Amino acid sequence: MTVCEMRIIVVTVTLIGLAAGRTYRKYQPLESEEDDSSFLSMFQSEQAPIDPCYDERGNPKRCIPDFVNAAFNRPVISTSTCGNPPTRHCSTNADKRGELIRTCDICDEGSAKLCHPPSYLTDLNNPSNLTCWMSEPFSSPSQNVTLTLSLDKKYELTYVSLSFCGPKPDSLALYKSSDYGKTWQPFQFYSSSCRKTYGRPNRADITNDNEHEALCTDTASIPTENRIAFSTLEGRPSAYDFDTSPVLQDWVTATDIKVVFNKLINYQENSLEDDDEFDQEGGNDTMQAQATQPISASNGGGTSEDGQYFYAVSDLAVGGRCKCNGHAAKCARDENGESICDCRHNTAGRDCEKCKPFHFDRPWARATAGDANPCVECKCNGHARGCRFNMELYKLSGYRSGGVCLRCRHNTAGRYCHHCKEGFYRDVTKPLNHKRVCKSCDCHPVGALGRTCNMTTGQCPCKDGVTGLTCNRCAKGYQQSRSPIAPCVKIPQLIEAPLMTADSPANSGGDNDYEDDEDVGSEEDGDDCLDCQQESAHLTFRKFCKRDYAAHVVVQSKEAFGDWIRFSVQVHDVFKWGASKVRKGGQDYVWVPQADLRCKCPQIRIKGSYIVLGSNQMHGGLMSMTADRNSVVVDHKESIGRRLRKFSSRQRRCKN
Ligand SMILES: [Ca+2]
Repeated sequence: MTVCEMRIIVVTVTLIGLAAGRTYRKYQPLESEEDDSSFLSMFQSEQAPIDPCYDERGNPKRCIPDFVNAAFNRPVISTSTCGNPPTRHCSTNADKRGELIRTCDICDEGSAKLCHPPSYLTDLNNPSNLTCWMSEPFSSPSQNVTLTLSLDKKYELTYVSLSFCGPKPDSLALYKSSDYGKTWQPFQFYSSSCRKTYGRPNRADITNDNEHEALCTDTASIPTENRIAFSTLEGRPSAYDFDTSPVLQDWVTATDIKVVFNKLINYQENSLEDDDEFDQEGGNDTMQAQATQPISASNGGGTSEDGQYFYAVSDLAVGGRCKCNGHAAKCARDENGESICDCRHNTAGRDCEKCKPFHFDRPWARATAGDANPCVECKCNGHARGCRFNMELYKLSGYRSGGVCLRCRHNTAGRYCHHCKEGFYRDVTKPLNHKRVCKSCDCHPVGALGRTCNMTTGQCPCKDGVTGLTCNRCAKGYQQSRSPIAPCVKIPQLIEAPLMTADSPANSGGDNDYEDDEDVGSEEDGDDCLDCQQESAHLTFRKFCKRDYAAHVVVQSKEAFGDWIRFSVQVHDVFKWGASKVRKGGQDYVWVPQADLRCKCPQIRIKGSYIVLGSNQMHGGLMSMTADRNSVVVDHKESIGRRLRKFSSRQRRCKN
C-alpha cells in the first residue's frame, strides 16, 4: 500500500463518518436544473409518513428515491494518473493583479501530500480544500485520457458535472452506458472545434426527432472558467412531458459514465509562449523545497516542455436518482452487495422493471403521476401457483385482465382455474376456491357414453335405456341385458313366465361388467312392479326387528314351483333364526314369488352371495325362508355382517 492510498483510506473513513452523522445527501444544486421544471417536479419527493409508495388510504402511488450525487465515493478508473514515477507539473495563471504566475507542483504517488489519485474525483468536494486528480504530464496538448465511472445500478441522471483544477480543457466527450459497460453511447461533446474534432455542428437545434442524440457545445460559449455541467434534459422538447416520453426516459438512464479528454487547449491559438519562459520562471516558481527533489520525469524526457500538458479535475459529480420506474422510494444493497431498488406495487427486478411472480394480470408499466400502474395478482381461485400474461386476452377483456393461470390443481381448469376439468363437475355446495370443488363424474363404464359429465349437474351421458346420474340403472320400461353395447333393453309387452330351470345357462352368474358394478338395477318394470320398493342396503335395527330371519346365503341353483321359485342356498351365517330354524353351514331353501323376481324385487342370481332378511312362510309343509318385495336382499359385505351381529345381540330389545 502506498502512502497515497493510506491517505485515501483516512479520507474515506472521515466521509463515512460524515455521511452517518447527516443524511447521505451530497447534492449541490446547479443552475441548469432549474430549467428542468417538468423533470424535477417528477422527482420531488413528497412528505410521506410511512410508505411513500402508498397514500393514506393504502392505494399505490408513484414513489421515487432521493436525488443524490451518484458518483460520490464511487471508484473511477483513469487511463492516466501522475505520480509513478514522480513528475513535475507547471501551469500559468493570472494572479489578483492580473499578472501571470507560473506555479509548479510535484506529483508523487508515494507521498500522501503530493499524490493525485482518481479517488479525488469523487471524494467530498470541499471548495476550501480542493483535492485534484491529475493525469500524467504530456508533451502534446492533444492527448486522450479516459475516466470511467460505474454507478453499479441504473440511474436517471439530471446532470454530469466536472470541476477543473485550472482552466477547463478544450475538447472532451461524455459517454454513457445503460448496460453496465457493454455498450456506450455519446452523451455530450464539448469543443472549440466541434466539427473538426467530433464531426458535429457546434450549434444544433434540438427537436423531437433528435432529442435522444448527443450534441456538441462550443467550449468558448461556456461562461464558467473551470467548470462544465451537462444537463441531460436541457432544451429537449419532451422534457416537459417526461412521463410519457420513453425516448427521454431512456436518454437519462445510465449505469456508467465515461469522460474522454481529447485536447487540453486549442493548440493553434493557445500554445504556451515558448520554452524560454518556462525555463526562466521555472526558477521562480512556488515549488520551494520540493523543487530540489530529484524529479525523474521532468529531467529525463528530452525537452524542457515536459510536464506542461496535463488534465486536472477536482470533482466529477453525477446528479440523479436511482432508477426504480416509480415503484420504489429507496435503493439498497442486496445480499450480493448489488445496489437494487426496494420495489413496491408488486414489482420486482433491480430497477422494479418487471412484475413479481404470479402478478401478471396486467402488463408491467412505469408509474406516472396519475397512475401508479401496480402489478396485479393473477386470479386463480387458489388452485394455481403460476400464471402468464396474454396480451390478446387482455385486449379482449377491455384492458382489465390478461393473466392466464398455469397448471391448475384440484381438478380445475380454465384461465382462472374457475371450472372443472374433463371428467369432473362443480360441487355447488362448495366455494370456488375449495380444494374439493370439483367432483369426479364417475360415469359408469358400461352405462355411460363417455367419461365426461355435465359440468354443473354432474349428469353423465347415458346410453339408450340407461338412467341415473352416473348411468348406473336401467330406465323405466327397460331391463338389463348382457350386452355392454346396449346394457338396458326394452321389456317386451307380453311377459310370459319364463320356464326356470336350475342352473340354466342364461341366468347363471358369471362376470358381467355392467351387472357386477354397484347398484345396477332396474327401475319398476311394468304395472306389476309398481308397488315393489327395493329395500335399500342401509340396514337399521328396526328393519332387522321387523323381519323373521336374517342370514348370509350363497345361491347355488333354482327351481320353479308354480308361482314360486325355490332357490337352493348354502347358509354361511345366521343372525336371526325365527321359526324356520335355519342352520349355519347347512343347505336350505329360499322361496321367492315369480312375480316379484320378474320385477327384480328382489334380484337374486345364481352364485350370488347375499344377506337376506325376510319372512318365514310355509312351503311344502315346512316353515321356510321366504324373500319377496318386502324383504331385504343385498350383496353380502363383511361390514353388513358385523352390523347384523350387533343387532343380533340386541335382539331382545325388538318391540313386537
Ligand atoms: Ca476532489
